[in-house]
Amino acid sequence: MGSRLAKQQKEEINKLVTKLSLSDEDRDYTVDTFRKFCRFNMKTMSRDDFKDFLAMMNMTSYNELLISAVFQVLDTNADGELSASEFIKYFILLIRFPVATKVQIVFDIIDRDSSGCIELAEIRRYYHDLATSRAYLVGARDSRQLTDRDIDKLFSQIDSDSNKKVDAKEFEQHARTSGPELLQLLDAYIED
Ligand SMILES: [Ca+2]
Ligand SMILES: [Ca+2]
Repeated sequence: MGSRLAKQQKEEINKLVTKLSLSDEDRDYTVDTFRKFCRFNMKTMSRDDFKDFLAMMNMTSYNELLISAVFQVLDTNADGELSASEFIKYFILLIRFPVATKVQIVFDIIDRDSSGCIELAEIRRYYHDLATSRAYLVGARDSRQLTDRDIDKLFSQIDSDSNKKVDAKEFEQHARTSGPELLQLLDAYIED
């Protein structure tokens, strides 16, 4: 690994650790898991690496379509690879971790351009990518295709001050009052 890249990756991880207030143990555990699955180039995770990771997590219901959809949703800088922080966010969603942290993570993932707000196009994209591919593997109960109108309605529910942007506060409020549906699209593990 080139030292410049190593440095860049370290900074990215440190930023995430600070933002999510991860303990040293959490940091080491998640970074170690990331490194373990970076088989091809040792610094980013390819789709194949990611597939191996899902198998390790026993996520056997994931078909190729859903694997691609989740990978694309997580690859927020769209470079075709998962960086350490892109991967770690998802890993945290799957393991035992405070729900508040998971809400923060999903907000960040949906806010793809890191503007600090979720715009309508971002939530449409998130829903389309995940709900559409999911329809192929779940039963009829959940396979209803969401229309743009449904998503727009959801957006205005979350956007409580109606300024056409969802900020972190509105998003948290929605998750608290309406349940973790948006988190579950990424299979976030929620304790009872
Ligand atoms: Ca990426
Ligand atoms: Ca945004």
